[in-house]
Amino acid sequence: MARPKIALIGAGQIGGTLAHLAAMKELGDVVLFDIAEGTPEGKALDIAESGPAEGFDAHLKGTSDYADIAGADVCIVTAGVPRKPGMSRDDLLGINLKVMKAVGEGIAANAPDAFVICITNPLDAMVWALREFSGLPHEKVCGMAGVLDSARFRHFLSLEFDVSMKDVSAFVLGGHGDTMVPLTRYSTVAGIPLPDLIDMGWTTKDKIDAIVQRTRDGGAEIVGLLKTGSAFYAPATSAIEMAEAYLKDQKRVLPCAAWCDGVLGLKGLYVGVPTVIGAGGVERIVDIKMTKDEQAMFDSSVNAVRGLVDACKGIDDSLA
Ligand code: A3D
Repeated sequence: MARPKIALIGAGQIGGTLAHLAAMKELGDVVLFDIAEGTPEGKALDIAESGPAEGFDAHLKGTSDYADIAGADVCIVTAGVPRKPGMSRDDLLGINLKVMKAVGEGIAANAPDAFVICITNPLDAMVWALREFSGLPHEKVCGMAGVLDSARFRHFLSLEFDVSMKDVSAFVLGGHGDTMVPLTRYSTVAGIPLPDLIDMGWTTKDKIDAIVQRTRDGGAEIVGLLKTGSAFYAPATSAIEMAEAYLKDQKRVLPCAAWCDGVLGLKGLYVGVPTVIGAGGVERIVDIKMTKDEQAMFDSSVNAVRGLVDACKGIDDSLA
């Protein structure tokens, strides 16, 4: 059987890391696409040359021609510009919307059966626009944000409790960014929810509140340190987890920006929700019940996403 084909649209910081991870995990052959002359070819060759020492079997190709992504099983989209210090994710909207148009059309023409994972910011609006421009089925287009946000939450919690990250699970909902909704009562250490751990004296509510805030600001913390771009190792790892769930039909329960129409009280919007990812793409959305406070936080997050989608419609008439 031929190896799966993984197309990475955008060969920047995240794109290069995605290619390296996909090759090392032998998820399939990799095509790196970018408009920057020489970049995709250079990164593909560099990673391919790590193959003998690493011992992986995967072909890597760099290109600026959409024809080379033909028949891709998975497309992961990072094309666009990242944040610089002082910029919000929303500042990227106008520039990255134009990029989504080109990418959506390129995928529709060459890889219409692919499972598409968008990473480009502002995430929830860009995945919506990418789906509109590509016309692919909604269940085959989703956005990576929740896996990263919950990974950051899990990392900070593991430091607080001095336990393995493997035993910490976290649950985040809503749009990526400042309005993200970490659900503490569904976040656990080995199945024990955070509110119970507070009662047991393992931590305090103030400490958990501070961790929640650090998680919300997790992207900005890295932007502030790097100064020239945004996070790329953990975002790439998170998207690879989603791609692997699809390629291996793992039915993983992962939070991602998925099309919500008739679930969680939503009518036609991409927003971060718990999903089941398998060979059908986003196969199911976990329609959880929220408390009043959680619902209020979720609603404000949903409103922020709606605002960005409306802004997209204002910029590009074909989306209205
Ligand atoms: P960067 O290293 O700048 O890579 C972006 C690449 O896109 C560059 O190589 C560009 O040449 C390329 N590009 C620009 N326009 C096009 C086009 N029309 N077609 C093909 N390629 C193009 O950025 P990065 O890899 O650090 O980040 C990529 C995106 O991911 C940015 O929008 C970030 O804001 C976003 N991001 C999202 C998350 C989430 O959790 C959602 C996390 C981190 C970064």
